[in-house]
Amino acid sequence: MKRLLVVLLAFSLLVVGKAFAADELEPGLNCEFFNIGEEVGDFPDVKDKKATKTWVDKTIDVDAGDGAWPNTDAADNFYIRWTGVIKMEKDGKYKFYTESDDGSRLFIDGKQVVDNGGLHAAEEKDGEVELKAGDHEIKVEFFENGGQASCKVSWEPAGGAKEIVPAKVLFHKKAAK
Ligand SMILES: [Ca+2]
Ligand SMILES: [Ca+2]
Repeated sequence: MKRLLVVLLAFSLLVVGKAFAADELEPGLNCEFFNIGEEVGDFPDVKDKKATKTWVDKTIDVDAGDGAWPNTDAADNFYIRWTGVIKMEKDGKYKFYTESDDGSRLFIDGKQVVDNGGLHAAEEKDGEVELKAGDHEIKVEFFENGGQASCKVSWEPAGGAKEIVPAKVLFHKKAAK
């Protein structure tokens, strides 16, 4: 009997814990901005670096031109990482696009879907992925070396039209207070 109670308690904690975790999602993607301060020719290794600044973006749809990136005073030599959860309404094939100056790449559930790396002017690349309905991890990386800077992330859901990935499907885990 005691053992059954322990099992029941553990099970209910698990269920409550899961429901709680789901409640902790907030709108928008977590954005980590790294001011690299020198030439950035490829995705930099920021493993041991702390983000210069962080904020939340509802969508990824920025054209900064020659000016400073929004929320910063940096026009060149930086790297940005967006992370969070993307909620799929139904099973199907999803096509993702990144259009960026300079390089960018997009991962879903840790798997690279779009490879748009390298130094270049605004250029669009795409990739397709088969996904189940529900929550999936999304990560977008972007770096700017010099000149103009932009980064836009779009999708084309099965049977839908191409559009900027809308705010209503993008979330991030609430930071622990
Ligand atoms: Ca620039
Ligand atoms: Ca550039």
